[in-house]
Amino acid sequence: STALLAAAPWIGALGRPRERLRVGLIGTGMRGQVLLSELLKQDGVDIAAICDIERYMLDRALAQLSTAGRRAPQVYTGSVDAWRDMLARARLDAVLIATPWELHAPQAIAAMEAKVAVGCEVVAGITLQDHWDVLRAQQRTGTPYMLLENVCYRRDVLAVLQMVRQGLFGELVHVQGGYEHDLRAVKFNSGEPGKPYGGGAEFGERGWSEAKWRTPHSVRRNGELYPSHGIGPCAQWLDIHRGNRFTRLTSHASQARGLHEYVVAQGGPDHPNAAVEFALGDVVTTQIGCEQGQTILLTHDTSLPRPYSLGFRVQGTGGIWMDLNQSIYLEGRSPQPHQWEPAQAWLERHDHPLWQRLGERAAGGGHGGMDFFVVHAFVEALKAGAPMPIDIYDAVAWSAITPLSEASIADGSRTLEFPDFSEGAWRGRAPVFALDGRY
Ligand code: A2G
Repeated sequence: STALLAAAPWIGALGRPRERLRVGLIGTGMRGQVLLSELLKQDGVDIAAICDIERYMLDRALAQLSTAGRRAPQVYTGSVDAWRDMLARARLDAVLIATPWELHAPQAIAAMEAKVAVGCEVVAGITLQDHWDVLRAQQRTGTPYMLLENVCYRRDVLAVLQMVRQGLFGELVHVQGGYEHDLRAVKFNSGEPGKPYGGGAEFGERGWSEAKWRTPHSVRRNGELYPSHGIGPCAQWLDIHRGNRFTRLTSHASQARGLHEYVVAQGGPDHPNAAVEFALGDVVTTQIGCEQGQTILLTHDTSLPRPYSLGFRVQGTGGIWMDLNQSIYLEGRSPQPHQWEPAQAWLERHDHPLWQRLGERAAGGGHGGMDFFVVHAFVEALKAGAPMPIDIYDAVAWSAITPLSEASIADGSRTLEFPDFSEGAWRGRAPVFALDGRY
């Protein structure tokens, strides 16, 4: 065991609780800046280094740090490989990755190889092979990896998890979630630095911020492109990889109209982007079966006019909750048979200990406070030497829904077997996510 410790210093460090962490950030764009503001609220975190290729975004991040009275971090920039120098030289304990999706897998793998713990923004990889590669790197190196899926920490989502764990819904039978968010003004802008949302029909090389890198996925790919906000909570409710697992997947895509119509409305019918054919169907629905019998319905809906919703529904032998109508029905407990009851009182009564303890500290943070909790969980679990609350198996299975749904749609909505990334370990693993008020 001495030889093992010498070969992998991290393993020694892992078991030993630590007071402080040297943290780096790759990607100081819109999301990276939110993560930075959440990191600044945590105890025992030194922001040691930041990395980006966009000077505009780096300067905003540096301004955040100096406004907070923090020491200037090392800055890595100037080449698309600058993050490699950062991992080699900055002596980091952990890194947060908030870069375009295709960079997540290579950056996470390199960080794990360098024994730098990874907190990765949602989407673990692009292809199915990427997901296996990230998993194998984690298993090979033993370096902690957490997917930073913030919605798992949403206040209602956690209260419902408490209720599920207490059996108030009976045995779960069916859950729903999704990403139903009109992203048209995220996917197109004028390309002018500092103006990320709307005001134009540009994307790709001529776009700025997300319009630069996110929109090309809608040109090339047809599938459930953004599964984790919807599937994360569903997977926690269903104990996926903790006695349960995904078994089969089928996806359907509607026709693609919304993005083209938006380009024409913004730029006119003669705008060059009016000739672009978008592959992504406007509404993509994905059904997933589970080992313990439950079904999951995921909806991806980002190209049409609509108010934001993640469309959660939790249904069991004892009742049902939905977020959209903010209502619940629990047989024998709700006042009127067959009548919805407002969910609020139930959610308050089952408020998660994390929110009770830290809700005030989280207030004002990203996405109504849940961004505080996801960063807090990563930092505190790492400092305690505890397992990552959203681990590598969760990360790759949730994220692999994208390439699987693309493959299903490309083959006439064929039903596919879901790979068991845990290779059977799902049977014996006990839940670790949000068990108490610690992280
Ligand atoms: O829209 C929301 O904030 C999403 N998060 C985020 O993931 C990203 O897609 C963003 C668009 O810029 C949630 O919905 C929680």
